[in-house]
Amino acid sequence: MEDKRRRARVQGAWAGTAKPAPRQALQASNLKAKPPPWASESPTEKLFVYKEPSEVIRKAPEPRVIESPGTHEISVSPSGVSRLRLFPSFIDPKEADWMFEQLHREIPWRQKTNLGPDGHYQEPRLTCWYGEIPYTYSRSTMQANPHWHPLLTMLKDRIEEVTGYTFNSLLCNLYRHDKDSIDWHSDDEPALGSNPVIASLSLGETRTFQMRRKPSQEEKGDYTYVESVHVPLDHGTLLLMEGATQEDWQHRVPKEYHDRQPRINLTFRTMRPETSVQN
Ligand SMILES: O=C(O)CCC(=O)C(=O)O
Repeated sequence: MEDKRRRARVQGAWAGTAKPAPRQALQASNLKAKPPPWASESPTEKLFVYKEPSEVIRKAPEPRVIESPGTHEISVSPSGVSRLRLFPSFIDPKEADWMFEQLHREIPWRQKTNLGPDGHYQEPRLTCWYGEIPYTYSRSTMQANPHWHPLLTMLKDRIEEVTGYTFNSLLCNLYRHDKDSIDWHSDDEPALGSNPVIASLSLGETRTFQMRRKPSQEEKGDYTYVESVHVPLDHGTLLLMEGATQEDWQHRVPKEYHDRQPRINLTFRTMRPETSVQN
Protein backbone atom coordinates (compact mmCIF):
# COMPACT_ATOMS: atom_id res chain seq x y z
CA MET A 1 0.00 0.00 0.00
CA GLU A 2 2.81 2.39 0.95
CA ASP A 3 4.56 1.56 -2.26
CA LYS A 4 1.37 2.39 -4.28
CA ARG A 5 1.11 5.82 -2.65
CA ARG A 6 4.70 6.71 -3.41
CA ARG A 7 4.16 5.88 -7.06
CA ALA A 8 0.97 7.95 -7.24
CA ARG A 9 2.76 10.99 -5.75
CA VAL A 10 5.54 10.73 -8.25
CA GLN A 11 3.00 10.83 -11.05
CA GLY A 12 1.33 13.96 -9.64
CA ALA A 13 -1.93 12.15 -9.14
CA TRP A 14 -2.12 12.12 -5.36
CA ALA A 15 -5.39 14.16 -5.18
CA GLY A 16 -6.94 11.95 -7.80
CA THR A 17 -7.94 14.87 -10.08
CA ALA A 18 -7.72 14.95 -13.84
CA LYS A 19 -4.25 16.05 -15.01
CA PRO A 20 -3.84 19.75 -14.02
CA ALA A 21 -0.19 19.88 -15.03
CA PRO A 22 -0.53 20.88 -18.73
CA ARG A 23 -2.85 23.81 -17.84
CA GLN A 24 -0.42 25.18 -15.26
CA ALA A 25 2.39 24.82 -17.73
CA LEU A 26 0.40 26.81 -20.31
CA GLN A 27 -0.25 29.66 -17.88
CA ALA A 28 3.41 29.83 -16.97
CA SER A 29 4.47 30.00 -20.57
CA ASN A 30 1.88 32.79 -21.22
CA LEU A 31 3.34 34.82 -18.38
CA LYS A 32 6.78 34.41 -19.79
CA ALA A 33 5.70 35.45 -23.23
CA LYS A 34 3.95 38.66 -22.18
CA PRO A 35 4.31 39.78 -18.55
CA PRO A 36 1.90 42.48 -17.39
CA PRO A 37 3.69 45.72 -16.62
CA TRP A 38 3.35 45.27 -12.84
CA ALA A 39 4.58 41.70 -12.79
CA SER A 40 8.26 41.85 -13.45
CA GLU A 41 10.36 38.85 -12.60
CA SER A 42 12.38 40.67 -9.99
CA PRO A 43 10.23 43.66 -8.94
CA THR A 44 12.52 44.84 -6.20
CA GLU A 45 15.36 45.31 -8.64
CA LYS A 46 13.31 47.03 -11.32
CA LEU A 47 11.10 49.31 -9.25
CA PHE A 48 13.74 50.76 -6.95
CA VAL A 49 16.74 51.16 -9.19
CA TYR A 50 18.12 54.74 -8.85
CA LYS A 51 18.68 56.45 -12.17
CA GLU A 52 20.93 59.49 -12.50
CA PRO A 53 18.84 62.38 -13.91
CA SER A 54 20.00 63.05 -17.45
CA GLU A 55 20.03 66.82 -16.77
CA VAL A 56 21.73 68.29 -13.70
CA ILE A 57 19.18 70.34 -11.73
CA ARG A 58 20.81 73.53 -10.39
CA LYS A 59 19.30 75.78 -7.79
CA ALA A 60 20.45 79.27 -6.87
CA PRO A 61 21.71 79.18 -3.26
CA GLU A 62 19.54 80.90 -0.66
CA PRO A 63 20.88 84.35 0.31
CA ARG A 64 23.00 84.48 3.45
CA VAL A 65 21.38 87.06 5.74
CA ILE A 66 23.83 89.06 7.86
CA GLU A 67 22.33 90.91 10.83
CA SER A 68 24.62 90.27 13.75
CA PRO A 69 27.34 92.70 14.81
CA GLY A 70 30.94 91.78 14.02
CA THR A 71 33.15 90.61 11.18
CA HIS A 72 31.74 88.39 8.43
CA GLU A 73 33.98 86.80 5.78
CA ILE A 74 31.81 86.38 2.72
CA SER A 75 34.33 84.82 0.30
CA VAL A 76 37.93 83.89 -0.32
CA SER A 77 39.38 83.92 -3.84
CA PRO A 78 42.72 84.53 -5.55
CA SER A 79 41.90 88.27 -5.18
CA GLY A 80 41.80 87.85 -1.39
CA VAL A 81 39.22 87.78 1.40
CA SER A 82 35.99 89.74 1.03
CA ARG A 83 34.88 90.94 4.44
CA LEU A 84 31.94 92.85 5.92
CA ARG A 85 31.93 94.45 9.36
CA LEU A 86 28.56 95.34 10.77
CA PHE A 87 27.97 97.85 13.59
CA PRO A 88 24.22 97.95 14.36
CA SER A 89 23.29 101.06 16.42
CA PHE A 90 26.63 102.70 15.60
CA ILE A 91 24.61 105.89 16.14
CA ASP A 92 22.18 105.77 19.02
CA PRO A 93 18.56 105.95 17.66
CA LYS A 94 17.70 109.27 19.39
CA GLU A 95 20.82 110.92 17.96
CA ALA A 96 20.19 109.30 14.59
CA ASP A 97 16.70 110.92 14.53
CA TRP A 98 17.93 114.53 14.65
CA MET A 99 20.86 113.74 12.35
CA PHE A 100 18.47 112.38 9.75
CA GLU A 101 16.24 115.48 9.99
CA GLN A 102 19.14 117.88 9.70
CA LEU A 103 20.80 116.14 6.74
CA HIS A 104 17.47 115.70 4.96
CA ARG A 105 16.87 119.43 5.25
CA GLU A 106 20.34 120.88 4.75
CA ILE A 107 22.23 118.79 2.19
CA PRO A 108 21.94 120.26 -1.36
CA TRP A 109 20.39 117.11 -2.84
CA ARG A 110 20.36 116.81 -6.67
CA GLN A 111 19.19 114.22 -9.16
CA LYS A 112 22.06 112.94 -11.33
CA THR A 113 21.72 112.18 -15.03
CA ASN A 114 23.68 109.05 -16.00
CA LEU A 115 24.51 107.47 -19.34
CA GLY A 116 23.63 103.78 -19.74
CA PRO A 117 23.55 101.42 -22.72
CA ASP A 118 20.07 102.74 -23.69
CA GLY A 119 20.96 106.43 -23.39
CA HIS A 120 20.54 109.03 -20.66
CA TYR A 121 18.43 108.33 -17.57
CA GLN A 122 17.73 110.02 -14.26
CA GLU A 123 19.22 108.14 -11.32
CA PRO A 124 16.26 107.05 -9.15
CA ARG A 125 17.51 108.70 -5.93
CA LEU A 126 19.06 112.06 -4.97
CA THR A 127 22.77 112.45 -4.28
CA CYS A 128 25.43 114.90 -3.14
CA TRP A 129 29.23 114.54 -3.42
CA TYR A 130 31.84 115.84 -0.95
CA GLY A 131 35.56 115.64 -1.73
CA GLU A 132 38.57 117.45 -3.13
CA ILE A 133 38.32 115.77 -6.51
CA PRO A 134 35.43 115.04 -8.88
CA TYR A 135 33.76 111.61 -8.87
CA THR A 136 32.65 109.86 -12.04
CA TYR A 137 30.35 106.83 -12.19
CA SER A 138 27.83 105.67 -14.78
CA ARG A 139 29.60 107.99 -17.26
CA SER A 140 28.53 111.14 -15.43
CA THR A 141 30.72 113.30 -13.20
CA MET A 142 29.97 114.97 -9.89
CA GLN A 143 32.14 118.04 -9.43
CA ALA A 144 34.56 118.41 -6.51
CA ASN A 145 32.90 119.90 -3.43
CA PRO A 146 35.28 120.59 -0.54
CA HIS A 147 32.63 122.38 1.62
CA TRP A 148 31.66 119.62 4.02
CA HIS A 149 28.56 120.03 6.16
CA PRO A 150 29.84 120.15 9.80
CA LEU A 151 27.67 117.19 10.83
CA LEU A 152 29.22 115.10 8.05
CA THR A 153 32.73 116.03 9.21
CA MET A 154 31.77 114.99 12.74
CA LEU A 155 30.42 111.63 11.48
CA LYS A 156 33.56 111.05 9.39
CA ASP A 157 35.74 111.65 12.48
CA ARG A 158 33.67 109.25 14.57
CA ILE A 159 33.85 106.52 11.91
CA GLU A 160 37.60 107.00 11.47
CA GLU A 161 38.13 106.72 15.22
CA VAL A 162 36.21 103.45 15.53
CA THR A 163 37.40 101.74 12.33
CA GLY A 164 41.00 102.95 12.18
CA TYR A 165 40.62 103.96 8.51
CA THR A 166 40.73 107.47 7.08
CA PHE A 167 38.40 108.80 4.39
CA ASN A 168 38.60 111.92 2.20
CA SER A 169 35.33 111.74 0.22
CA LEU A 170 31.66 111.05 0.72
CA LEU A 171 28.75 110.14 -1.55
CA CYS A 172 25.43 111.01 0.15
CA ASN A 173 22.32 109.21 -1.13
CA LEU A 174 18.68 110.01 -0.43
CA TYR A 175 16.08 107.31 -1.19
CA ARG A 176 12.88 109.35 -1.08
CA HIS A 177 10.42 106.40 -1.21
CA ASP A 178 10.09 102.70 -2.10
CA LYS A 179 10.74 103.27 -5.82
CA ASP A 180 14.13 104.92 -5.29
CA SER A 181 16.98 102.45 -5.75
CA ILE A 182 20.47 101.82 -7.04
CA ASP A 183 21.14 98.98 -9.47
CA TRP A 184 23.87 96.30 -9.35
CA HIS A 185 27.39 97.74 -9.36
CA SER A 186 30.74 97.62 -7.52
CA ASP A 187 32.53 100.62 -6.10
CA ASP A 188 35.54 99.86 -8.25
CA GLU A 189 36.25 103.10 -10.12
CA PRO A 190 40.02 103.46 -10.74
CA ALA A 191 40.11 106.59 -8.57
CA LEU A 192 39.25 104.43 -5.53
CA GLY A 193 42.41 102.33 -5.99
CA SER A 194 42.61 98.58 -5.39
CA ASN A 195 40.75 96.90 -2.51
CA PRO A 196 39.00 100.12 -1.46
CA VAL A 197 37.42 100.27 2.00
CA ILE A 198 33.91 101.75 1.98
CA ALA A 199 32.15 102.83 5.18
CA SER A 200 28.39 103.05 4.71
CA LEU A 201 26.21 104.69 7.37
CA SER A 202 22.41 104.44 7.11
CA LEU A 203 19.79 106.71 8.68
CA GLY A 204 16.00 106.54 8.42
CA GLU A 205 13.99 103.74 6.84
CA THR A 206 15.45 100.21 6.75
CA ARG A 207 16.32 99.02 3.26
CA THR A 208 17.94 95.73 2.22
CA PHE A 209 21.47 95.97 0.93
CA GLN A 210 21.82 93.04 -1.47
CA MET A 211 25.11 91.56 -2.67
CA ARG A 212 25.88 88.94 -5.31
CA ARG A 213 29.20 87.26 -6.05
CA LYS A 214 30.68 87.89 -9.49
CA PRO A 215 30.41 84.65 -11.53
CA SER A 216 33.43 82.47 -12.30
CA GLN A 217 34.77 82.37 -15.87
CA GLU A 218 32.87 79.14 -16.63
CA GLU A 219 29.56 80.90 -15.93
CA LYS A 220 30.27 83.36 -18.78
CA GLY A 221 28.74 86.37 -17.06
CA ASP A 222 25.60 84.49 -15.88
CA TYR A 223 24.62 85.51 -12.33
CA THR A 224 21.76 82.94 -12.02
CA TYR A 225 23.49 80.56 -9.61
CA VAL A 226 25.91 82.83 -7.76
CA GLU A 227 26.04 83.22 -3.96
CA SER A 228 24.22 86.19 -2.48
CA VAL A 229 24.15 88.09 0.80
CA HIS A 230 21.38 90.29 2.24
CA VAL A 231 22.09 92.90 4.91
CA PRO A 232 19.11 94.84 6.29
CA LEU A 233 20.52 98.32 6.98
CA ASP A 234 18.52 100.15 9.60
CA HIS A 235 18.58 103.54 11.38
CA GLY A 236 22.11 104.19 12.72
CA THR A 237 23.81 101.07 11.30
CA LEU A 238 27.35 101.23 9.96
CA LEU A 239 28.53 98.68 7.37
CA LEU A 240 32.19 98.41 6.41
CA MET A 241 33.19 96.67 3.17
CA GLU A 242 36.83 95.56 3.10
CA GLY A 243 39.38 93.48 1.17
CA ALA A 244 38.35 92.08 -2.20
CA THR A 245 34.64 92.90 -1.72
CA GLN A 246 34.50 95.39 -4.61
CA GLU A 247 36.51 93.12 -6.90
CA ASP A 248 34.56 89.92 -6.22
CA TRP A 249 31.03 91.16 -5.42
CA GLN A 250 28.37 93.57 -6.68
CA HIS A 251 25.75 95.30 -4.56
CA ARG A 252 22.44 97.13 -4.97
CA VAL A 253 19.51 98.58 -3.06
CA PRO A 254 16.44 97.32 -4.94
CA LYS A 255 13.09 99.05 -5.32
CA GLU A 256 10.43 97.90 -2.87
CA TYR A 257 6.75 97.33 -3.52
CA HIS A 258 5.21 98.69 -0.34
CA ASP A 259 5.33 102.11 1.26
CA ARG A 260 8.80 103.18 2.40
CA GLN A 261 9.78 106.31 4.28
CA PRO A 262 12.91 108.24 3.21
CA ARG A 263 16.36 106.82 3.89
CA ILE A 264 19.76 108.57 3.87
CA ASN A 265 22.91 106.60 3.16
CA LEU A 266 26.41 108.06 3.55
CA THR A 267 29.25 106.16 1.84
CA PHE A 268 32.68 107.37 2.96
CA ARG A 269 35.52 106.57 0.56
CA THR A 270 39.16 107.42 -0.14
CA MET A 271 39.81 108.94 -3.56
CA ARG A 272 43.38 108.80 -4.87
CA PRO A 273 44.14 111.83 -7.05
CA GLU A 274 46.93 110.03 -8.93
CA THR A 275 44.47 107.38 -10.25
CA SER A 276 41.55 109.75 -10.70
CA VAL A 277 40.71 109.43 -14.39
CA GLN A 278 37.39 110.27 -16.01
CA ASN A 279 35.58 107.17 -17.32
O1 LIG B 1 22.43 102.96 -0.26
C1 LIG B 1 23.25 102.09 -0.01
O2 LIG B 1 23.21 101.42 1.02
C2 LIG B 1 24.32 101.74 -1.01
C3 LIG B 1 24.73 102.87 -1.89
C4 LIG B 1 25.69 102.45 -2.93
O3 LIG B 1 25.88 101.31 -3.19
C5 LIG B 1 26.42 103.44 -3.68
O4 LIG B 1 26.04 104.61 -3.69
O5 LIG B 1 27.45 103.07 -4.30
